[in-house]
Amino acid sequence: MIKVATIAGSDASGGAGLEADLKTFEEYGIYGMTAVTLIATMDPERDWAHGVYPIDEATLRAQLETIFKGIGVDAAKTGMLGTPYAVELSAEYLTRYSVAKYVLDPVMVCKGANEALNPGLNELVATRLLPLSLIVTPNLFEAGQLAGMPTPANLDEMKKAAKAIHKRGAKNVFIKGGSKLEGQSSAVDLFFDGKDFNNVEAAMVGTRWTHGAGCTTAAAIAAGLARGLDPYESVCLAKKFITLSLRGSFELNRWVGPGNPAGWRKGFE
Ligand code: PXL
Repeated sequence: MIKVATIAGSDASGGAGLEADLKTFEEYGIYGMTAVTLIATMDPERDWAHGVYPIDEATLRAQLETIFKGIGVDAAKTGMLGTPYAVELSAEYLTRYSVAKYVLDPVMVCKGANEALNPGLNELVATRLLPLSLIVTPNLFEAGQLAGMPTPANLDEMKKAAKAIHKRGAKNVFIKGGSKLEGQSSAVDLFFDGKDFNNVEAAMVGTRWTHGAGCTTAAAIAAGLARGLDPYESVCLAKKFITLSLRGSFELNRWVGPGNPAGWRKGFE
């Protein structure tokens, strides 16, 4: 059995975080394991304001021992880490257990919020985890933060950011422009392996229900790597996966709606 671990937050609403990761691993036919870093909640009495409840360090370490020492993984991803010790512990276990197929999703914001939640923590993620990552999967905002430049708005700026992020140690950089990019009629992402740039494109999906899209994409990439695809192949398949997931997206309530990782199986073409 192919085994993948996600070190990530739990999203009580079920659409993002480790819930999205597990659903995605299942669709790829692989076995998923979770080290929970925090629990994210949303308050219906306060316009869906997010609450974040970190899991303490000893409990996180015990989960990592279970997974990495007790079982072993073919690939791993990290999502929302939330605390400096979650970053340090991730680095420690990925290094100690020589996890080569590691996907870093540098989650800095939940959808809608356009400011870094915690600049100091984001910098720690960059210095400790970028050098360990086989692929890093920033959105435009996160790419700007990791590159130390303004948020890229077009493909040229994305290329500049990708180069800067590669210099910081990521072996491959996948910047998700998607529907947010200036002057594009399709959803365009950029893949950079340190030598060549490749646009990864799909038709735009017209939905506002995109909760969990970033988590799902990074989980799909990790699953592809675990199944033996190379980084570029993993990214291309993940792009198809997220496009079909978004075609099957739906409303949960007036604030939020997730993609549907079962999209490619259910034929939301
Ligand atoms: O989509 C970013 C994200 C990641 N991880 C968790 C989340 C969210 C957004 O809500 O709750 C746990």
